Amino acid sequence: MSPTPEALAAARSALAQQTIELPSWAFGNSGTRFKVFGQAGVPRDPFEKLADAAQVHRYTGVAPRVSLHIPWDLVDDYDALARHAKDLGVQIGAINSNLFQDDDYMLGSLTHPDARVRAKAVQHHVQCVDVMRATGSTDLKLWLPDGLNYPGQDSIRARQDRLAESLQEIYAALDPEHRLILEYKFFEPAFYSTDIPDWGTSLLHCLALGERAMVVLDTGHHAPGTNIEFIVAQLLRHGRLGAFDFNSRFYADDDLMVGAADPFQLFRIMHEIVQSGALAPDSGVNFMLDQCHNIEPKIPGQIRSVMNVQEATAKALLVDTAALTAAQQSGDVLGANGVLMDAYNTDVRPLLADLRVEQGLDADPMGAFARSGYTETIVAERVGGTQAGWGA
Ligand code: PSV
Ligand code: MN
Repeated sequence: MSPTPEALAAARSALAQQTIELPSWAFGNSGTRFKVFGQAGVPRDPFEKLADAAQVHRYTGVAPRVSLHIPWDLVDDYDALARHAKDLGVQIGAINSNLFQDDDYMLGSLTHPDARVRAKAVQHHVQCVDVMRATGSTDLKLWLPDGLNYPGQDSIRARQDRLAESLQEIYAALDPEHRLILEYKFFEPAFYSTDIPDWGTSLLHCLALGERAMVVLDTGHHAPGTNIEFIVAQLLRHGRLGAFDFNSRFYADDDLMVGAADPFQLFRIMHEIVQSGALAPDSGVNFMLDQCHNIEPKIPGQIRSVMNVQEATAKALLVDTAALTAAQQSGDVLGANGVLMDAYNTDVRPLLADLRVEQGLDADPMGAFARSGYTETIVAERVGGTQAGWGA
């Protein structure tokens, strides 16, 4: 069944308000533990990363914020960086801390048995809060690489106690308008036991911290077969879904373009979002991308990803909720599933093209960016210097 004109109009107005946050690191070089491939024209510093991110916003109209990663995005003057962002028509989003690239953290950071190392890791977050103040960011995002490779290596329970204490110190350093958003990941770099392996552990720590602590759901951080939309529904029910790190995975934390590996999963997630009213700009859910473009060009990779989120959202908005509820209430299993699949199988590209034209954008963001000549310009201009990447 095709959607009614009213349904299309309602979807269009909801889509017009959607925003997606881009990761600064998506524009730098990245790779696997086997090889990082350099690409011509890659940014040399955070200012150039913002310039590239602004291109994604320019052609999609829905990506006005950029997450930073500290220390990858260390600069001397964050006021200047924030002004630069503003001039480009974007703003600084979440500030990501980094607890995974310092020798001191080999046996852990916020959970480390040595109080000196824990204090250093907490202090890093105090530095990140300063960056938030200078840039106007309101989200401090933590992902903890801490964990154990071998049974008996450390006390699982003591590590949770140390983690709770360290998190409390970080939370106390926040300003009232700041949130702490806490990511989880079931494995890697630790292989036996990870200190925040799942949404339940993250949620327990958030509940202990206070109302401004929220869970971050990275779509790449679950075991195969995990029902991610269930987690979304559950966290929304408790008002604790702070943000997504969107990406796609086939096997592990693959960081592929969101909606590439499993567009149906993305639709199911967005369905839970829409049904809970969490798409509204004031819902408190930050829709961020956390991706790396190892073999594909980076700016088009981000544009494609943003469009994939928009398409999944549009389909979720076209679910005939009245028909779905009626089918669910009457126990019509096939009918209910049919309503959902009708929406999923709708070609929403014309709807999104219309919306872009209405907003003064090109109907085809990928084509418009390709024709703009921006890639050729940065390849010609960004010569010399050190290209940004994971370690830079
Ligand atoms: C960890 O795998 C993670 O998802 C965290 O969000 C990090 O900050 C990010 O990746 C770095 O790419
Ligand atoms: Mn992530």
